[in-house]
Amino acid sequence: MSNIEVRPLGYAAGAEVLGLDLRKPLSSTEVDQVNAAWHQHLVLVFPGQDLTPPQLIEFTGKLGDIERNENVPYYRHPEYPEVLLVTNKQVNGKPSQTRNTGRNWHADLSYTDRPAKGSVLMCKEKPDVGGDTMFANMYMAYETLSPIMQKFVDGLEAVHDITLIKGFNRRDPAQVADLKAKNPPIVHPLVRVHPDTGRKSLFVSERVRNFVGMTEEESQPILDFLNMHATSPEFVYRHRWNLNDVVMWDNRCTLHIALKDFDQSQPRHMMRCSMLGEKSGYVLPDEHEEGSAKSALVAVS
Ligand SMILES: O=C(O)CCC(=O)C(=O)O
Ligand SMILES: [Fe+2]
Repeated sequence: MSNIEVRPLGYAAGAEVLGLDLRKPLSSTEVDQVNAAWHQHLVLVFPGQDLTPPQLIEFTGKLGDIERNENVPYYRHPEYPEVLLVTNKQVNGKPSQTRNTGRNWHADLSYTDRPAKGSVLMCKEKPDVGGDTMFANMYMAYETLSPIMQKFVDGLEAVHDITLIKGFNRRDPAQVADLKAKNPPIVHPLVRVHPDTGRKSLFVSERVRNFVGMTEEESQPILDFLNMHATSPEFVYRHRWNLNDVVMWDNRCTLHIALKDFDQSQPRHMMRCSMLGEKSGYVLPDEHEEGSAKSALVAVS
């Protein structure tokens, strides 16, 4: 018999889950309860969980297949490639390139053919104040569009481009070249049906360059509108981290952004483990070099 308590933290998303010790393997009943809460609240916060990397992996593995970060094989935990280090602490004596991870609205790994199902992030060290993460509900984003706009976006496909990660081109040039080669621009439907809830959600982000069959000039105003609409304050839950918080979000129906709202001289150190998503999308021919709308037009013709 488990004593899980789920306390909503926000209207759009977010709930705190109490009464679980994530250091111990979850029972199948507990997995079902966590999944039910997750589908309802999209972002779950498990406070006071001081997990080791293997415990974080074990917990994540109960809820999905573990992502091994092969598309972005940098800043992984030296012993556990499943764990990504999101940190502003030095790594191998150099400033960490994950210190600014997640600074624009996104869903994890949308620039791959397996956009992440979920991600689990644990706070190991935090600044005195700030370093918050915001999450936006993409069901609400879709459902609040007018019927005509829904019909329009239902028919669109979006080109997700890794180079639109904020600060991407300031990363080490060898890494930039490697990441571009591993992750050519990829097309995903702009509206997706969640496999577990059956609800439609908007799969937009600030990492979308254009829509298939439309030029960047045509796409950009629509993208600007959709990104602004999707991240309206009333669709957002803002998480203020406590040490040893474990936060799990559903990338299939949320976007998130990591805010630079803290004193950068203070350490912020997080461990992330993601769940592999379903296979999706296709790479546009000749997109590798240009990422141009010209080749997007070729793809639909
Ligand atoms: O550091 C954070 O708060 C989140 C960074 C991020 O986007 C991620 O870990 O997926
Ligand atoms: Fe992220």
